Amino acid sequence: MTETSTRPRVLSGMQPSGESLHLGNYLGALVNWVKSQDDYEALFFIPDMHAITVPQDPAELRERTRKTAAQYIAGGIDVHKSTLFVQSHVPEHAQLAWVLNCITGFGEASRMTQFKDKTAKGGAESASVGLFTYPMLMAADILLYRPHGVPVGDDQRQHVELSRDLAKRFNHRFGETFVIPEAFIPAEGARIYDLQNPTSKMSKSASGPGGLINLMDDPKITAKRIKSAVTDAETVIAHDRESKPGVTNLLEILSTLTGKPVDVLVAEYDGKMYGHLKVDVADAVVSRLEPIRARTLELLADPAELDRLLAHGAAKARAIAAGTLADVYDKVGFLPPLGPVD
Ligand code: ATP
Ligand code: LTN
Repeated sequence: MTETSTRPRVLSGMQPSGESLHLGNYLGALVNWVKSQDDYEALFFIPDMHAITVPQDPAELRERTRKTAAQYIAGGIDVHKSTLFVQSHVPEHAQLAWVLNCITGFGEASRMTQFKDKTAKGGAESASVGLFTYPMLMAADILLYRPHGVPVGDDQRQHVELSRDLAKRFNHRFGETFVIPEAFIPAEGARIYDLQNPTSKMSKSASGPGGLINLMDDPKITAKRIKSAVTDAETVIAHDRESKPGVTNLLEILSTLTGKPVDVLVAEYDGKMYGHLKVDVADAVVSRLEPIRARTLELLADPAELDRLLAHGAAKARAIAAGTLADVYDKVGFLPPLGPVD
């Protein structure tokens, strides 16, 4: 107990919105979460409340929430070291989000790029208000636990920035309450690109499945997708995001998986063909992901045990979250409720 409380804290989460986590989620986020567990008191959660900002099938959401938890564990999250929980099991997230909504400017929220991106096609009229207030719920997720770091991929930078602004604003108006969190963004793997469209980030919501590597895909499909990755009409293996985005993406994936710097890889592939690089990337990805897939399936075979682990995590998380929320409610001037009366 005393051991964990002296370490700085990190917290992060990934939405249970797809059939599986993908290689971008794994290399951009999960690998760093796993590394952080030894040096930090770490909390990892499944933001199911964020998932319903867009329509979800209820039975599917429940399944995906368990599946996401299983992938965290199979990918290396150790439930004995870290706290693993589901967002909706800790009601303080929604409660703090309301208070943060009330100190966020409408203009400030309107400038968040995720809402603009996600409504670019269908228009803001048909989007939910939940999607608009997504960043304030995310700020609540973070600030409740007073973490020092938030390990995420590059695309989450603006959200962490808003959390910092809201923490500073609250502290300034109501007195020191929140720790100002920092985004921990990896130097390598922060942005993995779609294999078919290597100028767009790899994403669950990509236009076609060909560019996506899922942790739960059959290894044969994974290898095939990598071997069919879009490259360019040249033959030289070089790192150049502008003119060779496809080859550059493959080099970065290999570098992150092998730990070899990109320039060392470029030297090793001197005189070799794109096909060689693709075979090596496919082997490296498959050998890393296959045990994770197998372990995920094992964990999913015992949903009662997974639910028990998540209940245990939620109790640990609530013990922290309740303290912060009580402090916030007091500072904003809410009348404390009396205990039971007759
Ligand atoms: P969506 O399809 O809704 O955009 P997503 O696939 O981008 O989803 P998220 O749930 O938004 O995934 O992201 C979970 C975590 O994975 C975040 O920390 C995010 O920064 C990271 N991440 C997502 N995509 C990539 C990527 N292509 N490269 C590196 N990191 C990524
Ligand atoms: N928006 C994040 C998921 C998320 C999150 C968080 C990440 C919700 N709340 C708090 C870190 C901390 C995403 O990855 N899409």
